[in-house]
Formats: sequence, structure tokens, C-alpha cells
Amino acid sequence: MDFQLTEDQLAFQASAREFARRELAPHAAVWDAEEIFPVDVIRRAGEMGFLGLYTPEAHGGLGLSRQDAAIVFEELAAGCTSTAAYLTIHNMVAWMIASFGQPALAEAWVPRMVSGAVLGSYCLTEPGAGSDAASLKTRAEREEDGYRLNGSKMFISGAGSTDVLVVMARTGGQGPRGISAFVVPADAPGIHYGKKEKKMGWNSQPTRGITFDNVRVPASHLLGEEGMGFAYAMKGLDGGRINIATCAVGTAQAALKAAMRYVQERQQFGQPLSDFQTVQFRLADMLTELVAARQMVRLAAFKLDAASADATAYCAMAKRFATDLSFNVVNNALQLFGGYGYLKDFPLERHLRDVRVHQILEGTNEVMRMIVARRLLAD
Ligand code: FAD
Ligand code: 2MC
Repeated sequence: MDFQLTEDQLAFQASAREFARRELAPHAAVWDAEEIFPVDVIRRAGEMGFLGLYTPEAHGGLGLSRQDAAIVFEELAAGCTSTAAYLTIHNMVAWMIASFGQPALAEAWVPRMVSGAVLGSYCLTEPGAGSDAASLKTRAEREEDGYRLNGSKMFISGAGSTDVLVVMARTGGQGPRGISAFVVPADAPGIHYGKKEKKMGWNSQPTRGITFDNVRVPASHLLGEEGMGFAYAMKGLDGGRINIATCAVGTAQAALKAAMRYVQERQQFGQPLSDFQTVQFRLADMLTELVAARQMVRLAAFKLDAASADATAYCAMAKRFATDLSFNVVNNALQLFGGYGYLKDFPLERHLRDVRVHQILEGTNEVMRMIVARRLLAD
């Protein structure tokens, strides 16, 4: 067991940290306030390889491990949680098309996704199917040379500004085995986008509902086999959950760093706040929780890299644990700023708003407990 990062990992970490410092952190507050989806910066992330971190090299990606990717995403999230989180979704979509698409389909989309020429969205959730994703109702009816898609999706990250959608839709009967996954160009006739949702955080990326009204999808755009779409969606989310967790850790790290600086500068009762032992103890607990969360994420990534039988449960544990702990760390950092933590002049309230949703999306933390408990009781 070796807890040291390799030289390569240290190099990836350094380049991600520099990208976050230069390209993300200086703009994050404006992107949040003005709800700007920074497509140019996202494309520059593509030049760095950050849009295809764990996409196989054969498709133009870096082919890194999930551990490597977690290290990179953590650094990016310290610069802008919301933008880094979108990058993780794009990476998940590119990986799904590369992994399950026919070679020609993968060739048509994935290299352009890795470069940033084309951006992706992941479409599972529906108005009536959130946690119970296998109850989704969007239908893909078989036709002579393809499928006809009808239904609606809810809460789709990037929707309206992305170019390709991976859509889970029902080709068969009830339940998960009736679901297939499709690659759908985002401008296909019959696709309609809903209003841009007003959100508490994640404001540097749009979130919209999508309606599919008799959208024609060629048969070649089916991912893998019919009836396997739910399993593909879940495999994508195993990695996605590590990514969402590591972004929470990166945000917590940024908040802790800001709080550490602040308590050494801010004087009350004739001394810096950092001289009070309760403040020191709070910082010590924050760091301890942060390290525990990071290690849990890396353990889950290791399990996924090793294709362990219990990897899904570890990804769920890491997502639940790291997002809960990271939220607490950010909340404590805000508290240490006192009233200033509540002002938009400081980044703490944005960190808190951004990281809150990591306890909800890519499977709520209650669903994560469900996945862990099922595994525990099945063993
Ligand atoms: P519900 O499933 O209705 O849950 C409501 C509450 O009930 C939750 O607390 C939940 O944990 C709890 N609950 C539900 N079932 C149980 C149970 N059996 N036991 C105990 N408690 C339970 N989806 C996509 O497909 N693609 C995206 O790109 C995407 N991006 C998103 C971006 C944002 C900003 C948000 C907010 C959501 C996004 N989602 C996306 C959707 C997200 O994954 C869902 O919101 C999430 O899975 C929860 O579904 P729901 O909102 O319908 O809540
Ligand atoms: N890898 C591979 N296969 C998997 C899998 C995984 N991680 N998880 C489930 N499957 C398979 C499973 O083996 C089963 O196959 P089979 O029928 O051959 O036995 C099938 O999928 C059905 O699995 P379950 O029986 O576990 O399905 P169930 O409906 O009971 O519950 C649950 C699954 C609750 C875990 C799933 O619905 C879930 O994860 N819900 C949360 C939804 C979610 O995470 N949404 C995120 C949307 S994306 C987002 O928010 C973004 C921001 C991008």
C-alpha cells in the first residue's frame, strides 16, 4: 500500500492546479453571478486533456486511471466547483460513448469531445423518475432503420449549450432491463429545451429540461445492446460519483485554505482568531475530515480501476461520505469568516451553494446508502 502520489500524478496535479489558478479561480465569482457557461475556458481545458481524462487513448483521450482523474478534478474544483463538475459530466459522457458505442459511432463523436469541439450532456432523470431512475418513461420505438424518441428529461446539466446527448430511453418493458442508451445530436429535429433553471449554485452551467417529440435516431446511434442502457448508465455513474465526490473535496480544500488565512489575519479581543484554541480545534477537525474524505475517494477510485466486485458500493460510500464531510468543512469555513462569510465579497457562500448539490445529484446520499446497504446485506 502506497499513499504517495507518483511523479506522473504530481505532474497532473500541478498542471491542473495551475489551470485552476489561472483560468478558473479568477472568474468563478463572475460566472456564478452572471450565470456564464465558460465554453472558451472549457475548450482550453480540452487542450490540456481535461475533457478526456479517462477516455481511452485510442479515442484521443489521456487514458488515465480514475485515481489520476480524481486528483485532477479535485484541483480544478478548487478553482471553480461548478465548471469542474460540468467537466466531470462531459468526461463521463465521452467515456460512455467510447466504451459502449460501435467503433464508427465512437470515432464520430469521441475525438471531438476530447478536444472540446463538441460538448456532452447525460440524460437520465425525468420529471417522474429521479431516484427511481429505472422507472423512466421516455420511449424509443423501433422503426425500420432506427428509433423514434418521445418523452422528457429533467435537470439536464449543460442542456441547450451542449452538442451531443446520451439519452436513456425505454425500448422494452417495465424496469431496468427495458432501457437502452442512445447518442443523440443535441440539435436533432424534435428536440425542445426548457427554460434555464434558476439555481442555488452550479450557476456556471445551464440546467434545463428536454422534450423529445418524435426525434429520429439512427440504429447505429444505439450504445451497445438494447436493454443494457440502464447498466451502462450506472457504470458511467460509478465513475461520476467519484468525480462529484472529488469536486466536493476540492471545494472544501479551497474553503479551508481561505479560512486558514483569514483567522490568522482577523483580530478580535486583541489577538488573531487563530490564537483561540476553539478556532484551532475547528481547523484541526476540518483538515482531518478533509483528508478522510479524500482518502475515501481515492480508495473508491482504486477499486474502480481494479474492477473490484465491490467497486460500485465503494463509489457510493465515497460519494456519500466525501460530499457530506466536504459540505461540513465548507460550512465551518464560512462560520470562521463570521458575517463576512455570508457576503458575496468572499467566496465562502458560493462554495457552500455550489457544494450543497453534490449531496443530491448523481444519486442522492440516501440512494448512496441504499446501494451500500444492499451490498452489505447481500454479502
Ligand atoms: P427524488 O427522487 O424525488 O427524491 C426526493 C427525496 O426523497 C430525496 O431526499 C431522496 O433522497 C429521497 N428518497 C427517494 N427515494 C428514497 C428511498 N427509497 N428511501 C429514502 N429516501 C428516498 N440528472 C441527469 O440525468 N443528468 C444531469 O445532468 C443532471 N444534472 C443535475 C443538475 C442539478 C443542478 C440537479 C439539481 C440535478 C441534476 N440531475 C441530473 C438530477 C439529479 O440526479 C436528481 O435530482 C437526483 O437523482 C434526485 O432525483 P429527484 O430530484 O427526482 O428527487
Ligand atoms: N454497474 C453495472 N450494472 C449495474 C450497476 C452498476 N453500478 N448498478 C445496477 N446495475 C444493473 C444491475 O446489475 C441490474 O442488472 P440485472 O437486471 O442484470 O440484475 C440492473 O442494473 C438494475 O439494478 P437494480 O436492481 O439495482 O435497480 P433498481 O431500480 O433497484 O435501483 C438505483 C437502482 C436506485 C441504484 C438506481 O436507480 C440509482 O442509482 N438511482 C439514482 C439515480 C441517479 O443516480 N441519477 C443521477 C442522474 S445524473 C446526474 O445527476 C448528473 C449531475 C449528471
